[in-house]
Amino acid sequence: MKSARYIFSICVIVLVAGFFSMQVASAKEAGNTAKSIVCSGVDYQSETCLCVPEKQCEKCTCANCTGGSNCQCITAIRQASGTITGSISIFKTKVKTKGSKSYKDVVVYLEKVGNNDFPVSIKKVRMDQKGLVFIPHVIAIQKGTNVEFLNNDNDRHNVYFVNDKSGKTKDLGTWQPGESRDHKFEKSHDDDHHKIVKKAGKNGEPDTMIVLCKLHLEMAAYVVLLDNPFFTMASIDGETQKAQYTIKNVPPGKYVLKTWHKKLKLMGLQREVVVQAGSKSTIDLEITKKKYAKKKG
Ligand SMILES: [Cu+2]
Repeated sequence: MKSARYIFSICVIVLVAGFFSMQVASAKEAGNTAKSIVCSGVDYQSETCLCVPEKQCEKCTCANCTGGSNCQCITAIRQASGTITGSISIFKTKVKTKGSKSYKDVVVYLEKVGNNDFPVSIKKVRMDQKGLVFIPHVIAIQKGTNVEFLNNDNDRHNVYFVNDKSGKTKDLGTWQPGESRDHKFEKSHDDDHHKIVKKAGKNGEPDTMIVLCKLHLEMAAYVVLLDNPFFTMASIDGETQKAQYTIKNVPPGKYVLKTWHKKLKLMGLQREVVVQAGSKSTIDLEITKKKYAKKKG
């Protein structure tokens, strides 16, 4: 009897030990998967791997990087993440969607994903100057992104920025037709602004640079600076006054979703969203005038 009990105890110990070693192994595997899906060469929203094919991108930390649109890093990122999608409608107002300074652009973004420690895509972002207009009128970028400012006009142009919240300015200079200047919207530069912004009590909105030209005062555009690559730009249709948005390849988790628009605010100012791997979370949004937005809808 005693020996039977002894054998039973041994069996229980072996089973428990086996279970724990399996847990440790699967945790290690999960850790490895999480590590292998971070790739600075991947543009999370356009789903392109910008690493050079045949040769592993220098910045790429994904072990399976093959470059191009069928890159195994992208497949791994897709499998381990979810999608946030939905409609955007406008409450109790209308916006002008035509013309060079229209109100059609809405930026939808996640405020914080993990520690917002995602490498910046090496994809080139451009803002053109043509016919005395900045094109596009609004761009949203991850902090650290390099933007090329082109002059495609027959006239000289200048580019300077005003931080929407702090009022701090930066002049990039004036250049000739056919020329361009690159500007990297640095993280550290914006952290300085955060301090000023916190003081002013205007925190909670993304840093936005108003882009202006000293030679043509009617020219204006916006650069919305975000902390991670999980954002998208939606365009409001003039007739329906509605838009659709999709944020792809979001790691599983619970997040705060926000919007940026030149005039309108998200109803309730923010929304909570839960993302699961391999699934779609549908969150329909309403944007409206500031006075209605604060009342939760
Ligand atoms: Cu100009």
